Amino acid sequence: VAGCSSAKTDSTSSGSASGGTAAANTNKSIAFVQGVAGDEFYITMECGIQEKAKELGYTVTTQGPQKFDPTLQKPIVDSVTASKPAALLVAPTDVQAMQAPLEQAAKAGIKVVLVDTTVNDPSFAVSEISSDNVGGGKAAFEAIQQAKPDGGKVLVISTDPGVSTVDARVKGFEDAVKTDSKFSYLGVQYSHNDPSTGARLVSAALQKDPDIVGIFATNLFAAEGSATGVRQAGKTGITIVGFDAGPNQIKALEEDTVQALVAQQPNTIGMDGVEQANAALTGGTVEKKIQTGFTIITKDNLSGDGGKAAYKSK
Ligand code: T6T
Repeated sequence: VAGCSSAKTDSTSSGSASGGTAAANTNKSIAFVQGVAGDEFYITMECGIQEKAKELGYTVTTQGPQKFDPTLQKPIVDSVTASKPAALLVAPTDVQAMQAPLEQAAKAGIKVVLVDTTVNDPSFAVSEISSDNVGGGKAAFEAIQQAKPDGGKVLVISTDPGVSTVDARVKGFEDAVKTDSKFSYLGVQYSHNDPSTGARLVSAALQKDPDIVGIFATNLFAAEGSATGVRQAGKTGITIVGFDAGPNQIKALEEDTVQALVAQQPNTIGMDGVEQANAALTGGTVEKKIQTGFTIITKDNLSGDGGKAAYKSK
């Protein structure tokens, strides 16, 4: 992992953290289960996890499903639970479907820390750490508003309903768009975290409404798909605001196929996650909920703070 050389990612469903019968204070293993393998957001989070774990004397095993899909994530969580790490840092892929498997992990005595996404009833978790996703959605609308002061039609491309983070971003955007009568909201369409589906949705939406002025893409893969869809439709002048700042998104910003990015702080989320797990394991003070910030990146701040907020890649 660039810039975090000690990290190792095991993206298969095999492999597990060690632990088992060791007493809680001698078990120094942390399992990290990503929302999806290969996503630069989770890769950057893993860097933060590895760094803090090293400092505090923990070992980390990372696994993630090949798709952002609870049917693929559940067996990974179940096998991690069976291997009894001291702590599990996990980004659940669905608010409902991952509830029971994660409760099981907590019941087995594993300290569960929810990183990024959450579930409907997170009371079993020692801590929840995520971005201000509602605020990020609002900021995305403000970026469109700034670029298109005369208003017009706006569309949202999200991943799947039931993903806590992107649902919150949609809500932040929707609440904001309703306050400005110059804009008309065309609603949200779901790409299932697949860029080519996102591109198809955007092309079809542009056929129906060729006068769309802005698109909010609620995550990395939605942004990738939206930019492709606009390009394939041969359109220019549409403002695309994406969430996340992987290398492809930064390139799109430089090439002006995307106009603004809402960059999260995945590294910080990872570090905080390990700190909270450690506090729970050592009788320290645990913070039940931590909210991390975001940076709006445009071409204008790319060489300064904006560029620093970009994610790492493999
Ligand atoms: O936007 C992030 C993450 O916060 C979200 O929960 C799922 O998608 C990403 O991982 C980006 O692909």
